[in-house]
Amino acid sequence: MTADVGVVGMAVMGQNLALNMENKGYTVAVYNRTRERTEELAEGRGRGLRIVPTYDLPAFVSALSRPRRVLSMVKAGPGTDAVLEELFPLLEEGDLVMDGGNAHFADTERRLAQADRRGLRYLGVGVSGGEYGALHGPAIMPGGHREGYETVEEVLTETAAQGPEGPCCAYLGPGSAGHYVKMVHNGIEYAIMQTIAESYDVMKRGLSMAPAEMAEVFSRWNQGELAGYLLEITQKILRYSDPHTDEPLVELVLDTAQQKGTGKWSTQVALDEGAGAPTIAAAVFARIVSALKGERMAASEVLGGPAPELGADKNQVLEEMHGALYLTVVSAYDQGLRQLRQASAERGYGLSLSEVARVWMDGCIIRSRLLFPIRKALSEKPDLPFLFLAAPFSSRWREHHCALRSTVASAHQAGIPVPAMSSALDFIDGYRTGRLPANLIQAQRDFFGAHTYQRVDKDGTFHTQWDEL
Ligand code: NBP
Repeated sequence: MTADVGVVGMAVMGQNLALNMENKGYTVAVYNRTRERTEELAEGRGRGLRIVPTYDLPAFVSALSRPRRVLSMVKAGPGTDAVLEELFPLLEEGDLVMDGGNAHFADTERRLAQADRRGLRYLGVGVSGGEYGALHGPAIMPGGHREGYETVEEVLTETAAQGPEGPCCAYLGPGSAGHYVKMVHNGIEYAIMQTIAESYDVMKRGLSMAPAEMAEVFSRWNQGELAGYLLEITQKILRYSDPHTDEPLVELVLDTAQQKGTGKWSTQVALDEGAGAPTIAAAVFARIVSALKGERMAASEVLGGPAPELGADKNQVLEEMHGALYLTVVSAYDQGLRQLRQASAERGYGLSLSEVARVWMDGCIIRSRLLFPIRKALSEKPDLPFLFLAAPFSSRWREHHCALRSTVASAHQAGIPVPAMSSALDFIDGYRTGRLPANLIQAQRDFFGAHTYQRVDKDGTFHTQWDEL
């Protein structure tokens, strides 16, 4: 049997994507470094399907129709390099390699150049949706050689989630555009998760709510404008009882969040490129603080603070928290899109941000109803610099900014950290302030380092001996 497409890497993502493609009518050759994983698929879920198991890369390549189309779904970093090093020499000019792992975009640029030298086509493909999405339809974010995309467009768009405005897959741009967009997607994911976790913390410690009651609130919020995958899973998590103890399982989970690196990369790159992404950064730092469990436990015995009760009307706090969550989540999308806009200009990706919003509408972790008005705003004004300047977000800001202030202030008064919410508020307040105190910073820089400054009343560059007077 000649295969239409091949998948290397038979861990959970590779297996599920192979099965998903097979389900769309394609014959799929599969290969994994460790034989057992390939056997597991071929003799398990893949039995009787158009799955062609192979046990070395030359056999894998021979099983493919030409031009060959190969998707690598192996661990990002050295694992992917090891596979590509072995795979590239086996391929011929015009064949296509797609890396569906969470590669750093700089690695994608390097591999693309290697592929170019061999006359191969290469795509860096962001895939989001976890193992469920891989099987039932993920969001797919390809970037790289456009001609390569054209040879695989049908396979990818059929494999992707079928969203409300078309398949959640689109060619995003040249070079590392796909992996860059996926990196920022994950940054936004970090920020939304952190904001929801802060709401949970305020409900739990500030309002003494039980998980089942919180689940009701999140469930209600998930019926409205904020509806999305991360709210949906939150209310499910809060309802889940541990079969061994009958306790809400979430309360038995250790409070140290892990990170695989994409949120961190997103923040590092935002800093390198001077893009404003403070809420995404706050979410990364919050995970870092969470990892200091031992130190936190010790400090909790020593450093006092206020009792974490909010002592206010519960319904009012919840209503305000909903407004605060809304504005913070929109701010997280805005910061990610802002970073993409800047990267697109600097790196020549030519991204269409409304198309990015469309691809994120289904299949991925940050899918949410908010992406409808976000896409609309970006379609109507592709160079929109700030989401809150467009409908409906400008009126939502007017409606909810007091709620965000009040939520942040009450949480701070009660000693409950809300870094995502407060960073979003500070960012928006900074952005909407015509004159910031950076004039004093300029003066300080000029004072100690003769860095010079500009004036508001005349053109030119100035330096002053500030301590002469
Ligand atoms: P993992 O990220 O755990 O990677 C395991 C796979 O990489 C196995 O097939 C393993 O082969 C292979 N591999 C490694 Br490790 N080193 C290798 C090497 N030197 N040579 C050849 N193969 C090697 O699997 P995953 O969670 O399925 O994710 C696959 C990719 O998809 C990753 O890049 C991940 O970042 C990305 N991704 C994952 C998710 C998710 O929700 N899990 C979502 C989106 C994207 P072996 O069996 O021989 O050890």
